[in-house]
Amino acid sequence: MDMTADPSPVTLEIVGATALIIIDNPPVNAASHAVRAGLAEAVAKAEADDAVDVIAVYGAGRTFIAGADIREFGKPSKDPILPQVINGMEACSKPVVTILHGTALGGGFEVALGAHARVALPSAQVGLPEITLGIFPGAGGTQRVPRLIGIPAALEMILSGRRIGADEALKMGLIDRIDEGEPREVALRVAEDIRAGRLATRKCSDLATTPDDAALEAATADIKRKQPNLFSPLKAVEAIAASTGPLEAGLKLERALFMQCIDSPQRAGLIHAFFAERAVAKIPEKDATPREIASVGVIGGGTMGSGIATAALLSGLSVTLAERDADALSRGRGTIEKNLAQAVKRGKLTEEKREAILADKLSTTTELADFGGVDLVIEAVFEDMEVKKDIFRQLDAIAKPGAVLATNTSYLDIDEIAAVTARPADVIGLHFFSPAHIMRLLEVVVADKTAPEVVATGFALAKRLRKVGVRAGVCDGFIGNRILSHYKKVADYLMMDGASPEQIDRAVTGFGFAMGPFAVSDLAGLDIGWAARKRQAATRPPEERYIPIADRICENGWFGRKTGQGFYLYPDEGKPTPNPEVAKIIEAERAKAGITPRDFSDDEIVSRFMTAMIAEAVRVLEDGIARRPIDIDAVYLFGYGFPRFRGGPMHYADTLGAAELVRRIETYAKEDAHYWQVPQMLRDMAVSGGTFAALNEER
Ligand code: 3H9
Repeated sequence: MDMTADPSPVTLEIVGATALIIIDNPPVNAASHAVRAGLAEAVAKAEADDAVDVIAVYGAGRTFIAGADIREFGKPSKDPILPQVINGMEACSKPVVTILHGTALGGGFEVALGAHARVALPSAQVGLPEITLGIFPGAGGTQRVPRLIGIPAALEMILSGRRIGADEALKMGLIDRIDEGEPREVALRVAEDIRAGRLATRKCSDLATTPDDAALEAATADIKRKQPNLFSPLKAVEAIAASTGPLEAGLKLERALFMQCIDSPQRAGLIHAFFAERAVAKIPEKDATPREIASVGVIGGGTMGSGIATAALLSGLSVTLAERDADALSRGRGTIEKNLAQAVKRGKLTEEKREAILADKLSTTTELADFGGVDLVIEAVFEDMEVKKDIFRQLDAIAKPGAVLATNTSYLDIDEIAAVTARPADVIGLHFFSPAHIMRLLEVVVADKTAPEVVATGFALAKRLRKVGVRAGVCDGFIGNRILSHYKKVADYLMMDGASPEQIDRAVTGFGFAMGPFAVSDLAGLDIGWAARKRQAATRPPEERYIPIADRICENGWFGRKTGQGFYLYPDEGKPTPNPEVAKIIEAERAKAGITPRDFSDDEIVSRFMTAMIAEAVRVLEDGIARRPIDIDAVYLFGYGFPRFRGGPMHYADTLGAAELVRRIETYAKEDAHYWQVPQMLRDMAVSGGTFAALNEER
């Protein structure tokens, strides 16, 4: 190896007649340029060494190669590219075997496919998750996998991107053997077996793929129906289809289509989302030691409290649920039981485990005094400041020293809640999203006096619950709901000025959101927004435009899905349909306000909707409620159904550019200068040419 440069992450060691090639590129042995170059060189050297008759490749540390180095995507590619390295390895005149442990994913598994045999440790997982990153396997995976396991199984594996355990991989024919031990000892043993003819070797490229046009057509139709917005799945199918022809032509097509995916904005968005999930854990308090949490007290057995209790139980914590009377308690317990039964159905939990949780881990009480021993209390009662203060006063008297006292409030001032206790350093916001045992977002809301180790405890809890914890500051609505309450207004303005609720929802889902704003309101319950608007009436600035349509709907007792009608009608069977009564209300309110409805294109709707969202998001940044743009992206990706392939509102904002956003806001401001204001940060960026991505780097 070249000793003048950094030491290579790939070492070649000769043990007897076996060449061991060891890849050591922590943390996940990604196939960076140095790994590719080192691997190619090591294989060539071993092939040229007359003393060597078998070559075994394995990874140092916790895993085999977990994929291409996705940080290199979008930069000019440097030779040798991974397909070259793998083709070279497959062409090697001596048998090459890979020993797989940890997660042999993406380009890592493709390296294994270029070898002449694959042996896995029992705990290993293999897979081709590229589709989740806006690309598809681009180092021979689309050509070698169908040759190995057939087109239908290859389609399923590549289009789902799922991880496959060693047992299943063996059954599918993806690997040749499972062996126990350390990768190095397995490598030496397997080399011996190859030498002795006890393990056969072959090249995937020598196999032929059986044509299956029906499977390809079915997969194409399925993608068009279920993922019409995604770019890379159809490209994957096209590449897989080519595996019935000569390998070289297939690889050439694969590369061309792969590069189209690499160049697509969806690749950038999806990889940003991948990093966002990890970046949010990098908090200023990351060196503080979290407090031990084994038992949790949840106050409130409504949908939220029961969901939180379910999430805690699913992660192995003991939970005590408190409600004010036996009836409410039994309803709460019933919801938890139902949630756990659903988890069994979804394969997240075994029936025995469910029974054990209910028998040993869940207790209920009507006395807060029973919370004296718990490590963490999460309050999830309804949103009333006085009620919450009263609970925190009681908790202050009851909880043991060092217990973390958390509120699940969605918008109330946590500093004010903390101030009623003698221990504000222990008070924090843990804002879950409904259904709390399913939604991945957890806003960890840091109040003025919250201690660093309490923040660290919030993040440790998020990790334990397998949630994405995002650090937020205190303000009305924190990160997510503050932005939501702003852009919901623009949806109302569009409705008042001429678009129908269903057109707005369609435009927004066409952009890629899981649901449109009116369908979301119906699901959440229109009474919730109604109550909030009544509460805000006193402080609403007189220059703010107010749209009374939702109030009129609520006055009829129509609260959305739970009452069978809201913006939509919800028949017992079949799909929701637009509510014709709502159309009449809209017409009447427009007439009352003297508004002549005008046409909005779907693009115009999306433009206003997204610009409003981004403008408020920038203000959230300016106020320091979110630390970095990427924190806002994570909130929207994991809590608000934001289209993952667009990376989050701030990543999307960069694709438009600050100057364009300022131009849009100034145009809309001609109609409503109060609502449409250019945040100073955005104006500065437009002048300097700055980006949100650059802010992520700095902070
Ligand atoms: C591909 O292979 C394309 C080819 O088909 C064709 C090429 C021509 N690159 O997740 P963790 C970082 S596409 C760079 O917290 P875990 C990660 O950001 C790739 N960095 O650990 C984090 O950094 P930090 C196909 C990567 O134990 C650190 O490693 N492969 C990569 O929970 C630890 O990660 C995939 O899609 C990477 N590929 O999970 C696999 N992967 O500490 C993607 C991780 O600074 N990776 N990092 O925050 C994963 O799914 C998980 O990381 C893995 C480990 C399961 C491996």
